[in-house]
Amino acid sequence: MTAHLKKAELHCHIEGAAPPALALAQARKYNVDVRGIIEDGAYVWADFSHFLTCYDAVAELFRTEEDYALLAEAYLTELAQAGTIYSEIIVSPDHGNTIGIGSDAYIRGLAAGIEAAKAKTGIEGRMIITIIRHMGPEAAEKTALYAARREHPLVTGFNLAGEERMHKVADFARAFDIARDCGLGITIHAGEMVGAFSVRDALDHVRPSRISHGVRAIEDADLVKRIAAEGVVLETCPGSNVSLQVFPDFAAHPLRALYEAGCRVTLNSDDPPFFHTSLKQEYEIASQVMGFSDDEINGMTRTAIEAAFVDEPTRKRLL
Ligand code: ES4
Ligand code: ZN
Repeated sequence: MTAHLKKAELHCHIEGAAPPALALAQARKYNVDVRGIIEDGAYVWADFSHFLTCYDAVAELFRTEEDYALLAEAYLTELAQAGTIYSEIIVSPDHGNTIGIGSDAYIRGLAAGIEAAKAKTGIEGRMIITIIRHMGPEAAEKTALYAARREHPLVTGFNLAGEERMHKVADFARAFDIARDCGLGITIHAGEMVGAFSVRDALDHVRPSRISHGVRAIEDADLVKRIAAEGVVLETCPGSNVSLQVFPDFAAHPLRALYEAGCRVTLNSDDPPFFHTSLKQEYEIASQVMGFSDDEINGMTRTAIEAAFVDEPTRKRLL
């Protein structure tokens, strides 16, 4: 049982955390037909690219600063009730532009939700601005310049998400340079939908302190050694991986092998209701299905806090 354990997560896309019931309420509010996206109270998608389309459709149900505040508050409050003390949510200012409120209002709304959840439960939250791979390097550099203005203190990190099969990591090196130069923490999606080479590319071109997923590094023993030696932290999301059929089941998931090889690993939910999971469930799977002891799981939580994009006094308080 992991219900009593303290938890932390570094990798959750905020629109992907919207409970289907909340998305349905939003659809009713804005009179949007979501049949084909939400069926029988669950999100419907067939494969990764279809999931990305479905994700964008759900994101478009959140249209005002208040909608985003509600979303962040609802998600973080639920996390806190499961014993979570820290969460980094991945946010995409591009969604703010799509719905017409702009990046600042989008971030302000989410920040209000983070603050409200903290006031109610004590949970600490931060935001990671992500660029979207399939939107291309030019859009990415624009978003990086926006992030580099450091307008909101709760935005502390920078990520690259989206369709891993499009473009090369090197195409986004400039965007990452902009983000790194202004002091944002750096992480990047790699080694999820494509193989170990993408993790190697990410390390070589982006020099991240963390990798979002990174689990397919397991395909290359030298790369696993390098990850362990360099102390790069892996934000693993086993439930997401199994749901997207990156691995057929939890028994085939490489979390245990990466851990045994000395890699620093953490537990994360990714897009929880889309992948029929939650942070609570990821902890439970690590314990009950993958056989990690409470001490080992507490070590992963500690790793998450050590790798969190927070100032040192906050980290000290959380540890
Ligand atoms: C993602 Cl762009 C995006 N949104 C949500 N989840 C993701 N996983 C990978 N890319
Ligand atoms: Zn992700």
